[in-house]
Amino acid sequence: MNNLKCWLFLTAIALTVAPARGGERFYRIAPSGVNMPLVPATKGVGYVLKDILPGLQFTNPVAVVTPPGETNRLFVVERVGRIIEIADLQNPTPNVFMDIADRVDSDWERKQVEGLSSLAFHPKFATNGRFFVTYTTTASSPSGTGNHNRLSEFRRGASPHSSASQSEIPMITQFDRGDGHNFNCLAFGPDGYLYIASGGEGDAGTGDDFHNSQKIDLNFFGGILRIDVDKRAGNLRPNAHPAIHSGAFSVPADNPWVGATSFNGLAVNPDNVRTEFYAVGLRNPWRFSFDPLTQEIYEGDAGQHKREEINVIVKGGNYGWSFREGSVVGAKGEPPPGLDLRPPIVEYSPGYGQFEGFSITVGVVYRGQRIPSLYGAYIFGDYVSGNVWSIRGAYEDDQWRVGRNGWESGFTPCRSGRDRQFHALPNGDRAADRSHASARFAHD
Ligand SMILES: [Ca+2]
Ligand SMILES: [Ca+2]
Ligand SMILES: [Ca+2]
Repeated sequence: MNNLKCWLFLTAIALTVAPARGGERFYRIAPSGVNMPLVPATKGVGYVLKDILPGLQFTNPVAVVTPPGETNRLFVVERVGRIIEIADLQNPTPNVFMDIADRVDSDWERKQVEGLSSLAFHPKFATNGRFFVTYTTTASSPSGTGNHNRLSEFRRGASPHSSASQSEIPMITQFDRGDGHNFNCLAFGPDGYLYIASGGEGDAGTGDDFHNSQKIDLNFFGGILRIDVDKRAGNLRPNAHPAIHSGAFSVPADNPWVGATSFNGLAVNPDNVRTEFYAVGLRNPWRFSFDPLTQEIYEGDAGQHKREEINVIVKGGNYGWSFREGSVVGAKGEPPPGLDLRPPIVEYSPGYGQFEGFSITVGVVYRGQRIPSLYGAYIFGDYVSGNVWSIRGAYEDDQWRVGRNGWESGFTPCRSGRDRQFHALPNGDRAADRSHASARFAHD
């Protein structure tokens, strides 16, 4: 358990009917405005997980990514600072694509949350070799010396199966006083811009300990950022901030708070606004993804003590933290009247029951062909309770309606989540379909 070796199980979900788990207290919370059945659906329950890369072993894998347009190659991000390439899914052999463990702070025993956290390939990676990562590192900046969150660009090496670790171009290096809740996740949107999910710095104590939430003129914590790594004509220079590496990117001119003079009813200086924000009010968005069909952004926000939640992210949206934790009052207390805080589309409460958990880990909208019964379903899990669920929804009549086909809890994990198993899901590219719908990681 403590040797921190993990096994990667890229899995098939076979339509094998398994008996539903019984006897557990039903304790799911249905937020207002969301139409969910009070009794979980039985349709579709009973998927099982199947190892499709038998024998392959990874160390603390946290993400699986496929380059745009490719169908036969996976990259596994290891938290310690390595990216492992599986160049041929038909003959899977691990290859170290990049190793930057020398600069990644990944003290798992002490923090359990730091390290290399994400990878995104440029939409034109096939021709320009550019890719982007986030990680935690020890550094000095004008804000302080110690732990920093970093967003960097790298380039593929001379071989298509390696990268140039010395090609690093730091883009943002932000001083960080709290464990976890870092630059968590990267993905390019259909608009070609790079989206970055950023946690609130850390709040192991009272919640929002560093008072970063509900501010757009302070730092880069606690929301979704959107930047232009190609510096297109017409886009903007970032406002000055100690964390920004000059000239590394530009800000899309239509980002929601460009030129803002007020936020939450209070005046802000537009020169101090972090115009990189695309959405705010998130506590710890560990993962998000785009529905490959609709391009909607599904984000999972890990809650503190009360709720875990899923949000559909829209430009300029405020998702409530820390006034709200899910649909209930959050660490900061009730908000002043008049704020437009968006509720989650789904939330659940703490516990080990069938509809409970402690740390949401999203998730993809399945648009593959192998499992027609899951087409269009959003698949996500909980890091602690070990449940893996799917939901379906649609936005109609100004409301999210979830659950017409049920909240399915049939992805029975092989073991309890109490052993800190970890689930992850490939990112919706065709390679994910080839390797079936789901991936599962578990400590041995
Ligand atoms: Ca942190
Ligand atoms: Ca939690
Ligand atoms: Ca929220």
